[in-house]
Amino acid sequence: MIAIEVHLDADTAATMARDVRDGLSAEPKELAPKYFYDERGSQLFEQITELEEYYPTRAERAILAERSAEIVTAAGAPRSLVELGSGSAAKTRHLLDAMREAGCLSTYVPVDISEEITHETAGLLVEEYPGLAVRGLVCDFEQHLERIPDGEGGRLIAFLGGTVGNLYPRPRHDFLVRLRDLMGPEDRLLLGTDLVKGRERLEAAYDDASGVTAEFNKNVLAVLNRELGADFDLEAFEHVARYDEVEARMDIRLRSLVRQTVRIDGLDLAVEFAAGEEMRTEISTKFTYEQLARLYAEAGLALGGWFTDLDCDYALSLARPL
Ligand code: AVJ
Repeated sequence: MIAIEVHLDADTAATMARDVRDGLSAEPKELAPKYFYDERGSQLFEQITELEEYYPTRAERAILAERSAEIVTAAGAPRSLVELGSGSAAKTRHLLDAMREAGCLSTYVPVDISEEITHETAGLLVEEYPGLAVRGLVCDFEQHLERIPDGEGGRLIAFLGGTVGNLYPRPRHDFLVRLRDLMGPEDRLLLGTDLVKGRERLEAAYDDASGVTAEFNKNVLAVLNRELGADFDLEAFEHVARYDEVEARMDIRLRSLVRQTVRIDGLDLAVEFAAGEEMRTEISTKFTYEQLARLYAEAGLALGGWFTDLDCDYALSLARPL
């Protein structure tokens, strides 16, 4: 059984226009990381996950491959798996396999912004898991979390990939509170987070030798050129990736190589960049066990399970409502 609901805003374009106008008028200038991911950006991110320097995807896959049975048991053998940002559900199959083996698997709820990939994934999964019900939701999950269907027998709500690290502390807290508010006593959250480590490995992971991450970062300018009629010259900016030890996060920026004025016709806006001026395009926060325990507690959740790879580079944590 496949049922997919679509809740895409008619005004996705208007939201982007407003976000970009606000971000480029702010001091310092800033763009939201969600605009990286057009088709080209998604391809480039796929390439990033295969880079020698970029360990998080491999580490998370290893944890899921080796410990999904343990995770499912610790989560109380839930009947539904809800996945935020499901995409092609590549890593999810480890969890679905473990739920099938535990005899609890009933429903998969993929939540993703792409309608095409959600349909495609749903079709493949019902064939691979006979009897599985797929109740997909196509939406921006930051906006439509509350539409996630209820499940009987407990839900495991997975938010993998470390994407929670893109959020600033306030919106991150609000997001955890909203998740907590839609969780019943049997539901569990499974959150993927990159962990604090030395500057060298972090900066290499976000500034790889082959320049894929630089291209990924600059691609956001191509997105603005196409979607908003801007005239960014991608050659006139360089990729900057620094670890901010105080905030424990990667701080990713584009630095203007020259003094320049960029026109954004769709916003009827001219934006000045000084030579050397930096515009932030992403933060990627790194966590510790203690920090996560505190963030959960502040949001009315209790950290109940902790699963890392052998090198302790990355963690999946399980949380329950307090
Ligand atoms: C997909 C948000 C988890 O922060 O590591 C990778 C995105 N940016 N390299 C991350 C990203 C530059 C990635 N997340």
